[in-house]
Amino acid sequence: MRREDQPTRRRLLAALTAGAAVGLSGCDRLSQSPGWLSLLDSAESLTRRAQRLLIGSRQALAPEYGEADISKVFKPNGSVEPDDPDYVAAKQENFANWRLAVDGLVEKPLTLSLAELRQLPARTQITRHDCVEGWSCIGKWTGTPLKELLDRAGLKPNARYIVFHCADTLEQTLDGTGRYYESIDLIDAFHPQTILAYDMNGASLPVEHGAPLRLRVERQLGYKMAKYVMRIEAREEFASLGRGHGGFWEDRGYEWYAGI
Ligand SMILES: Nc1nc2c(c(=O)[nH]1)N[C@H]1C(S)=C(S)[C@@H](COP(=O)(O)O)O[C@H]1N2
Ligand SMILES: [Mo]
Repeated sequence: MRREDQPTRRRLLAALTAGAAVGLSGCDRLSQSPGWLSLLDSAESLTRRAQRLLIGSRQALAPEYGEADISKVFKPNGSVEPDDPDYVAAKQENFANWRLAVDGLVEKPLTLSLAELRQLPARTQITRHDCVEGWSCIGKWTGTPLKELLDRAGLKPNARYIVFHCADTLEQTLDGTGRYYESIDLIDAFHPQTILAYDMNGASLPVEHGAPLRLRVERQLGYKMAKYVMRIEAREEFASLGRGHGGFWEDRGYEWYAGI
């Protein structure tokens, strides 16, 4: 990188360090010069404004709709009836003994039954689901904000990603990487519309849509919305998971960040 190309802030820092090298008195004189101060100030506020814009846009809410907008038929996609033995057994018991695990880089790992999840604060949202294949459907989702779970489990400082491990094997592969999984960063994890939904359109989540629990991460495309979630894991990286790209479809070439 040519020196001229360096971001203003770094150049200012370099100048400041050079100033410090000539001694405290020089540095003092420099920092007292009004021109220098306002220059430093405007660079700082520029960086801050750019950061706020970036983070602000990630925190914006996805549009929400009214009851009348709910699609009469919501297209199921991908796995619709997992035949993995653990899942079949849990379904046969109507998920009475099913437990969600929250573990990994957390202070206090959790296991929660559906009844326990339903006792936690809930959020209902009517949103549009956009599949990368080009179709959209509007549905009403009720569930536990992921934030409620993460606050209770307590993230360790090195946690950077939240991974959702699913019950279904979408592709039979020799290396065993056909299990569906997904991952999101902490901005999406704490987004108010990021919920673990147990109800759809006012009834228990149907099997084809991910019973008993599926992720809704409304600022991203459909494939991020893991169905049949069994385990939520906080991690520092995802390179050592699956084929290393952070999700079943990401491992097959899709973008990790699928923002809409
Ligand atoms: N566990 C799991 N989650 C999944 C899938 C899947 O096959 N398995 N398909 C994804 C895709 S591509 C889409 S579009 C949505 C479909 O959700 P729906 O079946 O409720 O329409 O789920 C996503 N989550
Ligand atoms: Mo999809």
